[in-house]
Amino acid sequence: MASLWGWRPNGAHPLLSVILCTLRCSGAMAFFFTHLSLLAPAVAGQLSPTNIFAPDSTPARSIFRLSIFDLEVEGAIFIVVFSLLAYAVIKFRRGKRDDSEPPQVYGSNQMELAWTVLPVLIVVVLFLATAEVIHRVQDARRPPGAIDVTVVAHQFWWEYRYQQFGFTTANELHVPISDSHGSTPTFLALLSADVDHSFWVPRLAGKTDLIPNHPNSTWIDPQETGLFLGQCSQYCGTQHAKMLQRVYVDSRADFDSWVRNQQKPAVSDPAVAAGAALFIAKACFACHTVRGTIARGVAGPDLTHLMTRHTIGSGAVQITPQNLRRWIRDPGTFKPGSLMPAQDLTDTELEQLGQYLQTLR
Ligand code: HEC
Ligand SMILES: [Cu+2]
Repeated sequence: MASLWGWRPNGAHPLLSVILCTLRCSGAMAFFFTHLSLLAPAVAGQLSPTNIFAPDSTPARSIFRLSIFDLEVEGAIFIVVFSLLAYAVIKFRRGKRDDSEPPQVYGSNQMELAWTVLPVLIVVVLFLATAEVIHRVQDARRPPGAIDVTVVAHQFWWEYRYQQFGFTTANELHVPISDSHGSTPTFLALLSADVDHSFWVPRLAGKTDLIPNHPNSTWIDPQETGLFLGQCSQYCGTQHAKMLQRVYVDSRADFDSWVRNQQKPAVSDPAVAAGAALFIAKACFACHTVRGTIARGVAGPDLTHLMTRHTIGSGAVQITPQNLRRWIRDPGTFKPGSLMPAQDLTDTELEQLGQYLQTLR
């Protein structure tokens, strides 16, 4: 080696000083990233509700830690390679009157071994770290208090079946908060009614596809109450971009009272009888369920407790009386390509339908 480098300042081998400097730099990088990973959740959570750097549930946190670990390993490799490169470029640049050919090195077993064995070792480490996270997420123990929800993806909305509690809802998922022991996780069985979709709420769990005839699953155990946003992350058709996800993490008491309300059949208010009749007459009932009435359609979202939601059309717009009317007249106003047909309704009919829907709390 000495002849290859041919230079020994102050007795220390130049390769040694490069390695020492590299180790120091990687140490600093590792310090930076580990501290970034501690700081990130606090700061980043405020910045964006879909921030992958602000995990709030065990699966998302495992993935986040793994990605930081990968980044550290790759950062260290970058520093080693870049330092050696910079060293070689500066040290061995062509001198003014230097026409001699540099020493040529062929078939160095040492070097061949080093650049074969080291990368293999690195890949094995990354592989094992990844396999461990996959195992931890997929084979997680299921505590007795776990909540089960079957998620059925449709072009372009989400159906949530709470079989345990005997009701179905749509587009806005409610789950109870888990304490730091993750005692009440929610296990999600993932199905699709039509094409491939993907469940992705970045702060809660990694992406998992919903594939027709191929049940998948994932789980979440959020440790903070609030609203977590997500997005179908598999291109599933025209309105893929407005197939948003809203996960409400409630305190246990709020979750229980939400469940109790969802379990009730729809209120039947005589004041809006005209609208209720139109709901049947205008074929809305063929696609929508309103529990407690003859409306049992399943092609569209369950509307039994529509007004407990905050949005229409899977997060497309806020639910307001005006938006409801505009949606019923023509869903394409907010969501072109939505699979609910526009209806030919008079202003009075629209008003009556709107009034009726607003009683569905
Ligand atoms: C051919 C089936 C079909 C018919 C008929 C139909 N809808 Fe829909 N409806 C859908 C589908 C599908 C969606 C979901 C659209 C989306 O978000 O992409 C939907 C969504 C809705 C929503 C928003 C629900 C939510 O949580 O986002 C409301 C409200 C609604 N429909 C009301 C009505 C009313 C009122 C009628 C009758 C005038 C009607 N629908 C007729 C299929 C239908
Ligand atoms: Cu989708």
